[in-house]
Amino acid sequence: MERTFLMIKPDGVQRGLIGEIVSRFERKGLQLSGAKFMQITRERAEIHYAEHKGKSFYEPLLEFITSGPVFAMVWSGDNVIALSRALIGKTDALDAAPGTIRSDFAVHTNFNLIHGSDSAANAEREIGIFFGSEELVAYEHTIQRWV
Ligand code: RTP
Ligand code: MG
Repeated sequence: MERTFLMIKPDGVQRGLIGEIVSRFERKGLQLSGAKFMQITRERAEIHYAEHKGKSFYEPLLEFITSGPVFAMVWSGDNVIALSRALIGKTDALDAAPGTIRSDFAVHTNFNLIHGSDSAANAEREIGIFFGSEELVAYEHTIQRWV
């Protein structure tokens, strides 16, 4: 089974969309392995977004992601990385397919509600940035028999 790191960004929290977004992953049949409501420090944001350092949107992105609390999560399941990215939709809300989170709720690329890891290597790296192993829960998920 694969793991991914998902994070509802400050806009999703402020707009009251935590429940709506979490429920989409639950209904898909994915398994929640960990979650926490937290304020990201500038230092943690720099590590998380290191690959974007130097890009035009890097500074505004750091400012945005540290502007208020986020809801950080680890989800597990077969192909959870690709499936999550599919539920989230393309980066720019204009390109996101109807029915995706970003198409349904986002207007602007800079405020696109949720982060999802884009590869297995990045998922493991990002989980390590935000969670200690003692914060993740392994358990039998009965729905996995059906999906
Ligand atoms: P994320 O990492 O947040 O899941 O989003 P993503 O993979 O779809 O997009 P990525 O290329 O990793 O970019 C990270 C975040 O930076 C902001 N961004 N702004 N103005 C721009 O051209 C631009 N490009 C990226 C977005 O908030 C994006 O989610
Ligand atoms: Mg990304």
